[in-house]
Amino acid sequence: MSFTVLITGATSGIGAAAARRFVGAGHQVIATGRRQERLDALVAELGADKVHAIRLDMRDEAAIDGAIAALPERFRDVDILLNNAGLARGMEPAQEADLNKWREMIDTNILGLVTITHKLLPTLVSRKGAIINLSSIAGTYPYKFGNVYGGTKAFVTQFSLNLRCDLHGTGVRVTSIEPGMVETEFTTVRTGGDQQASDDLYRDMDPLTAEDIAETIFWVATQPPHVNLNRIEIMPVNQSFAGFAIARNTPAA
Ligand code: NDP
Ligand code: 8X3
Repeated sequence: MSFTVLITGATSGIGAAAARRFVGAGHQVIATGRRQERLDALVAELGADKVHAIRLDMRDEAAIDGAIAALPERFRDVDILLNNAGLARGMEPAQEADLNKWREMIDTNILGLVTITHKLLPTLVSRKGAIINLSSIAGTYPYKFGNVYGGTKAFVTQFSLNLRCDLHGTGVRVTSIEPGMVETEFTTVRTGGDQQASDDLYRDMDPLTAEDIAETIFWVATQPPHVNLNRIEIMPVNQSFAGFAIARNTPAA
């Protein structure tokens, strides 16, 4: 059986790898993102019969409405919504962070995600489809400079679990995928284009790849219809947990 997967943020990293994985297995993909040249390249690579590309900023509700309304007939029956578009911005402590970056993360990772989910829920219910959300370990484990990014991902995890409750009895499946370090454009975006910072972060530690996560997503999506993976936490072997931090000689008041 072949299905239709709408992937937000298919222009790089996990989303692009997922598009390749689904199309490679004979399914069709609606690929979204802001970078038109990347969308064009994906269509050229995977074929216009298999990929319908939509240039879309997840922060623009009217654009989401327009994109859904303009879906060609054969891409209308969305079976799987892969809510992947998202980003971290900034590597500063909260007290030094840029409020605009916080807003950008909230607008993209939370508002964009809930908006497209809300608009596609009637279709997903009618299709007994699936919602697969990209959360993160950053939504569970606090770390320095994770501040609002981690907060947005905690939202995604809890929203996923709450969707499960509301969708009980509809046959719609919901999964929260929670990766640790995956080497994509994530850190260059987070640092405002610092490729060296990205290379340093992933150096000598065998990070997860976008293909690792795409494979997990594909596996989740192709389980028998009675099986729901609620949450999947996945990390590189060489990333684990740090202890608590203790500040000495800093009186509480
Ligand atoms: P990338 O930066 O490689 O990809 C992010 C994707 O999101 C791009 O396709 C980008 O497209 C899209 N995107 C970002 N902002 C917008 C927007 N406003 N409107 C539309 N699309 C947008 O990073 P990853 O592949 O690593 O990230 C994918 C998801 O996985 C994110 O939600 C991220 O938080 C999550 N994640 C990543 C981890 C990692 O370590 N890499 C770990 C855990 C979770 P474009 O710029 O063309 O708009
Ligand atoms: C990103 C995961 O470990 O780079 O969501 O913060 S990590």
